[in-house]
Amino acid sequence: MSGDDDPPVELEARLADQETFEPSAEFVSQANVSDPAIYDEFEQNWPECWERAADLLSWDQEYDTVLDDGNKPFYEWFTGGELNASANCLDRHVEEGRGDELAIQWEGELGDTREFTYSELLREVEEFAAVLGDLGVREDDVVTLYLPMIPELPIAMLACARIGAPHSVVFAGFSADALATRMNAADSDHLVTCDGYYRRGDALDHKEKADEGLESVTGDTTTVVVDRLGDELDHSLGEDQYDYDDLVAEQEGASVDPVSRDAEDMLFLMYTSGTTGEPKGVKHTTGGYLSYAAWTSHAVLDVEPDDTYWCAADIGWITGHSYIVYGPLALGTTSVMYEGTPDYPEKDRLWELVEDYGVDIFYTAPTAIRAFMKWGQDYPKEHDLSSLRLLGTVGEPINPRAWKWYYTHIGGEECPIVDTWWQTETGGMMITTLPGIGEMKPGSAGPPLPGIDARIVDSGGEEVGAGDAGYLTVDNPWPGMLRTLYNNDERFLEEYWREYSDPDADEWVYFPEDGAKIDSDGYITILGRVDDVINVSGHRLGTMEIESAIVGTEGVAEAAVVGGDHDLKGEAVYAYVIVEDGYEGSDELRERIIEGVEEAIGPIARPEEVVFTPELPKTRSGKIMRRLLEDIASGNDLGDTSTLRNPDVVDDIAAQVRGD
Ligand code: 6R9
Repeated sequence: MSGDDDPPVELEARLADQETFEPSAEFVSQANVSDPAIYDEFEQNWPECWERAADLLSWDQEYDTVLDDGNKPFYEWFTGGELNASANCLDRHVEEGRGDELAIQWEGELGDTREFTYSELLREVEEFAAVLGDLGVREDDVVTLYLPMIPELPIAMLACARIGAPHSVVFAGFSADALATRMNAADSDHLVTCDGYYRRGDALDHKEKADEGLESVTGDTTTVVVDRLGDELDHSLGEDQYDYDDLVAEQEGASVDPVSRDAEDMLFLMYTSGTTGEPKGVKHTTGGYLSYAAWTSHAVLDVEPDDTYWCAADIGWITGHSYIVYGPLALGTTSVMYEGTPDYPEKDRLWELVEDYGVDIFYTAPTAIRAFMKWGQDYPKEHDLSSLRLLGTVGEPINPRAWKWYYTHIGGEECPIVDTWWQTETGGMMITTLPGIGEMKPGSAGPPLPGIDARIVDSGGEEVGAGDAGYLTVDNPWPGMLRTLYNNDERFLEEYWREYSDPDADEWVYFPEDGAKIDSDGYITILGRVDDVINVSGHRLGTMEIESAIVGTEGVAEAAVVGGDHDLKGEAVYAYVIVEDGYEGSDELRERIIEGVEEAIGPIARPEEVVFTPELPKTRSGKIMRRLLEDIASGNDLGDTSTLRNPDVVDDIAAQVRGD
């Protein structure tokens, strides 16, 4: 960084003293929600307060009951109601005369662009819905979408929603094995994928990965292949594989009526990592999820139809589902979608897009903000970012320094920042400030949203005092919550409800498996996962999944995987490996281990370091001391290790990680 890049001294000093920030009067005056009374209104009128979320949608059939809690914790929302998600995201805006307004503005990594008005998007969705119907997809069949950030992904999602076929989107960066596991778990016979896509200028072959995955899928699969790269990559279609454009051409101008879905019918499945090796199929419903995505987009992201809103996430994760596709389109706004990475061809790529499209709301992850910070303020400075009015972050805790950098260099000290805590399972945001109400405290997400009953408790379930660390729990249900884990009610109960509920008293408490603390103003600071899940660049990875991939490598006897602090990624994967007799902890084995992990999960799970060790630190009762391994990876003080069964091994491992 040149001296020029450093923030002015007085500004740094002011930021250091000032622990709270207020939204500007200008922001507050135009905010969708600006009256603090909303917190009381929700509390006093719970659960009917959630009608406000449902009112943001158009219902084919009005619901009878807001919340049916007759079979806790299998809560049901807006029961008796019927609606269609694609009709809510498309048809109703066209019917209201807004068909010529832009729904999606897409830009490819190489600068190619495609844009869709609401009428155009509706037409594309109807045509692809007709294709799906022709291929034999029926209501309630799960369709797997293994697509990168190209317009056909939201089109396919909405086409599925239109005919009542739940989609299961598998992140394009996931491996062939991960695709097969998810298709088999969901019993999915239909796949939509593509030939390839661009990453940092290279054409990646995606079809090859999809085909490899299909070899391990049980049952017959019908596959539709989108042609993203034209002649760039040669690919041929196998049996039961069809070209997207050919099929759509046959359905030109097709009209497909949206089916009325019961509010509680499944809208989609999203697989996410948990404590055990098997990914969990999180089930979201049509009425509750969609109203919650729309409500939080309205209240927290302050989305209005005439905004140009950009959530720079990948649709392969829940953030993209709720806040690129369903929330913003339900509210009829213009959503920007970008195919590539933030540093290609240059590190100002995102700021160029903000300027070109006049983006006014921008939502990203702390890992990206830390990278922007490292690259320096000259990149955003080259662009006019004055269109921005609100910033957001999601996915992992944001440190105050990154928060302040974002506030100053991207928001020009004028945009409120919403630090939004939520999960795949919660469907939408749960803990964050409302941008038009009250102050922001860098590093703290804020109070729970109106109607959300979050508490911080100790291991016995008692609320902890201000400033004390504890476990985050949520007492009351909310419309966007997961309904169950697909085909696995037992695991649903076990993972989220057993810890703090009292079934005998019919008292149910949701446990998100995060640690947190609360201050005297009720602001919650998230401390991170308390289960065996690592958060790498805002992506959830299960240590067990990675361990089983490593143990599957020839020459490996045992492995322990933990998350260690990482400047850019937040956390990184550290693997401690015991080599089998007759093998050596060589570079060659290290390479094979890394390849094995990439094959089983994908490059995001790639270990930062593979440390060979003759033993793993264990307690006297034989349990691996993961906490200690985490401290080693993070470079923390190790404290007293003398109670271990094998204390000597700790120094040896620590020396290897430090590189001495
Ligand atoms: C939306 C999403 C969920 C986990 C969650 C927590 C972490 C998310 C956060 C945050 C601190 C925030 N997390 N948002 N931690 N501050 N604002 O990320 O879903 O991929 O399921 O991850 O991410 O640990 O439990 P998902």
